[in-house]
Amino acid sequence: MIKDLEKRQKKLQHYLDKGRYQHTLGVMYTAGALAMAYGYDLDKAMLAGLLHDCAKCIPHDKKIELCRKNHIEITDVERENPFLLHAKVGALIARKKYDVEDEEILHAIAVHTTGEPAMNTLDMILFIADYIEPGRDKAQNLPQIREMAFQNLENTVEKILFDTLNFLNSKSGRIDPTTEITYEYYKNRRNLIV
Ligand code: DGI
Ligand code: FE
Ligand code: FE
Repeated sequence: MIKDLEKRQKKLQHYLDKGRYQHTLGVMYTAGALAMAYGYDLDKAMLAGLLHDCAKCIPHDKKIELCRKNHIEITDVERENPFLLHAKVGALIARKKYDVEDEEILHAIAVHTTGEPAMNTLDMILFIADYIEPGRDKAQNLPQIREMAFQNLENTVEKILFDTLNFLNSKSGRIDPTTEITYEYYKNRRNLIV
């Protein structure tokens, strides 16, 4: 498996700029560390981390075209902010160009930007690793969130979504309703725990 990872790593390097590739390696190892902490499959977590942004450097018009050709639905917010499509298109490219057949990995890649309600362990590991990998330095509360990540996945997802929505609300761009719905789910789930 690790050999496959190296092969895919070499290929991916041609399709990402230097900064994005460095980020990708950070996410791969951070996802691996979280997998160790939570008893999740290490190889799967690292592969999801490696490929999560594989569509990040594809031009917007090409991503839209790929969606059209592959019958991937584009929402209004995605049309306005085509960068959001790199998650769904990333899952498509991981399947078609990197021969990933594992549906859990493909799903985690597809939802890594907005999250979605009731994410599974790998979804949460990737979502969190993307936010806390060592190369990240802009988000507020990173030291606190990095510590939380190794204590409770759900609480960490909730905190990341809270901070992300705060950040997005301070800017003019539209927010994907999925991000808001996901935050509401993780906030409200605490009331459901008896
Ligand atoms: O691809 P990365 O930069 O590694 O990370 P990502 O795929 O999580 O994307 C991060 C960016 O996405 C960050 O600037 C916040 C933004 N984002 C997350 N949810 C939404 C969003 N942007 C918009 N416009 N709407 C959202 O709902
Ligand atoms: Fe991304
Ligand atoms: Fe990323």
